[in-house]
Amino acid sequence: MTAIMADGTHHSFCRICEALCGLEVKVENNEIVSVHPDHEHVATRGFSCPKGLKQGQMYKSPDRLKWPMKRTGDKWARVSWDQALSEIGAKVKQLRGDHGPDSLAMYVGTAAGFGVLHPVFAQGFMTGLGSKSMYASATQDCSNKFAVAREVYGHPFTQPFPDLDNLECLIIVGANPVISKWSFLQVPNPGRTLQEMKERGAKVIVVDPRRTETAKLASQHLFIRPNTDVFFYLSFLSELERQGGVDRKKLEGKVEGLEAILGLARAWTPEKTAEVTHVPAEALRTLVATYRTAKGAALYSSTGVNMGTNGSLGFWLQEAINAVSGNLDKRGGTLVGRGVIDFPAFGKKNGVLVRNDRSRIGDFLSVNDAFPGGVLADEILTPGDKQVKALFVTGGNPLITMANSGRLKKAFSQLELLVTIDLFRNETGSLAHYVLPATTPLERPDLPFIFPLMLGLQKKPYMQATRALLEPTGEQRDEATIYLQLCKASGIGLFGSGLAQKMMEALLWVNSRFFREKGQQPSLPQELLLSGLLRITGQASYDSLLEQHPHGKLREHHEPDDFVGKRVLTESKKVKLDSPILMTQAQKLDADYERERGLAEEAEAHQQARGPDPQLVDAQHRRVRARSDQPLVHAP
Ligand SMILES: Nc1nc2c(c(=O)[nH]1)N[C@H]1C(S)=C(S)[C@@H](COP(=O)(O)OP(=O)(O)OC[C@H]3O[C@@H](n4cnc5c(=O)[nH]c(N)nc54)[C@H](O)[C@@H]3O)O[C@H]1N2
Ligand SMILES: Nc1nc2c(c(=O)[nH]1)N[C@H]1C(S)=C(S)[C@@H](COP(=O)(O)OP(=O)(O)OC[C@H]3O[C@@H](n4cnc5c(=O)[nH]c(N)nc54)[C@H](O)[C@@H]3O)O[C@H]1N2
Ligand code: SF4
Ligand SMILES: [Mo]
Repeated sequence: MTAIMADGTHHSFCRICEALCGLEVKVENNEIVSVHPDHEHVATRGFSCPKGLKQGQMYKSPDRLKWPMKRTGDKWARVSWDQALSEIGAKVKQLRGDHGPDSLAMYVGTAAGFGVLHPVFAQGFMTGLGSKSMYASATQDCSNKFAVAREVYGHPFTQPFPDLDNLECLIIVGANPVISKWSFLQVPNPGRTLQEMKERGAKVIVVDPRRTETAKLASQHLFIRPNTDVFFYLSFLSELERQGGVDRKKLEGKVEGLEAILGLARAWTPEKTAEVTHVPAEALRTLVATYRTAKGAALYSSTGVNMGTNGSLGFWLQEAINAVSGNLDKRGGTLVGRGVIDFPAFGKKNGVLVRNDRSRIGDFLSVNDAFPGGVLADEILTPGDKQVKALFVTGGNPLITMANSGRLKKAFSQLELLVTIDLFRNETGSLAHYVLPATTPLERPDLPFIFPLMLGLQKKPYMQATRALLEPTGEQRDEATIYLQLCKASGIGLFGSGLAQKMMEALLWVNSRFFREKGQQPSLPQELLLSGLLRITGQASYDSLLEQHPHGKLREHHEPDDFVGKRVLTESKKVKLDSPILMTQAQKLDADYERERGLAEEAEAHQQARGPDPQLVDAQHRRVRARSDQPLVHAP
């Protein structure tokens, strides 16, 4: 195989965020000449953002890692792959022998999520080691959704999403999709999508402490005091019942625990919760009425709720509201998509992502087989059995993205082995013993990442394949190959299987020897592996996707009435609204309410002592004047 792609214009897709925008990339002499949005893309409709269009500049940066680097003291030196792999492997063997497999930990960052092979091979390495010490950036932003889905629907990967094409009312809580481009759902051009929803008469209501870009575009914005969403949801549910919005007939035999959760919410009247949320009771009642009377409605939330103190309880109540109002699994409500396989059923059957491990520190239950990043520093710093001694960081930067960098720095500096696999030597990498250079997305073939592929989280389902468009200009290797080689160097088999390891090594050898030019880095035949995945799941072949569907191939629409009573994986096969874990956790809400009330009063007193902020008052007046169509419902 000569240069990965001939000069010319190629169709691919961006792998920086969940929007996965289709791109048209012009390549000459193994360099990106230009990147444009793909206007013919079947789903992303010619949308893209500056990050995607300028990504070539980032990959060309002089700071880009070109070869493995090793730190001794505060000196960094270039080393060969052979040296890096054999030294890391030797250290892994020693630590695993001396302290057991759980002393070897991994942190999986956001970048790992945007390729298909990267997370699979990283997990294969950890399973091969026999280590359960997994951490992930998901604990910063979305573990609550996975933990709750497991309780309510039976598997963490069951994630209902709003049917944006058909709903009449969408309530967005703690998300700013116009900027973030949406999460837990691939929405092409979120700003335009919201605008179109409004144009066809749907109400879009944003609940956020800040007048965000999304709030500005919405039909209405309700300010909420930060960290009080759980109380907002509680009175939403209680008010929904009071207004006769619980569809008992539809729910019969389909959900369990209905009375328990309604009973829990009943005491939380809109007047009571307004004291902490600052969402006026009347505004909440009107909101519930809008939601209740719409032909299809959905509550959607994201990091603003997820990252709060009660992210799990908040999301649980949200899912309960969407269910008891009859909106779950309904056209215009929320849908449960299908990926290329029924991953939740597969996972449930094979024990994937449903382990019940407990962290050594704090006794926290794992979510998606990973522990909360918040205990990682203590797992490293606290002596004893299973103390973490080594950490692999794959496509992440936990030193600065997790809370308490100071303590993390102390912990990471104490590790006997810290390895990062990244495009750059980032802040975490600056403390590492070895940094290993990875290929960029455009240097790898790929399919749309795990969410669309396995969970079907796409507004408009489609499949697409891309070639690697560029050949690495240094010694960068793709992550699948790196993890396979780390397995070999550590004397273990991928996923604990000697056979899988030998087969992959044979593929690596054949591909590197016969299909790559002299001087190119060894690489697994990634396209072949991805093709295998397509074949097993009965999809169009990789080649036909590349040749006949360069702008993506549409898959079947998501259908309503396709989940409840059919694919729910709880023991009873019903949507479980009274999970004991969540019901028990809800007992702390009274205390949390009192604390929030105290904080709100304190802030009020502080504000009164200081007098009104002239700048704020002026800004509010200007906003009200400028947006007379959109009355300020409540000032924060
Ligand atoms: N202060 C603060 N903290 C936050 C957040 C915040 O907004 N503010 N957001 C939170 C959220 S939502 C999240 S998800 C986490 C994210 O937390 P992390 O995942 O720990 O951090 P990122 O900065 O996304 O790290 C991505 C890393 O992957 C590298 N990278 C990019 N592409 C590739 C690739 O193809 N291969 C490899 N191997 N590496 C690649 C990048 O160079 C970068 O170093 O942070 C959380 N923490
Ligand atoms: N441009 C850009 N896009 C990105 C990323 C990026 O770094 N840059 N990161 C990507 C990642 S990793 C993620 S996870 C997604 C996240 O995407 P979103 O979940 O949409 O996250 P944000 O855009 O941060 O929006 C969170 C909103 O919550 C509000 N908020 C804060 N606290 C509270 C609260 O207590 N209650 C309520 N109701 N609201 C609150 C904030 O004001 C903010 O408007 O974005 C992705 N997209
Ligand atoms: S919105 Fe996301 S996927 Fe689209 S071009 Fe920008 S970074 Fe890439
Ligand atoms: Mo995130």
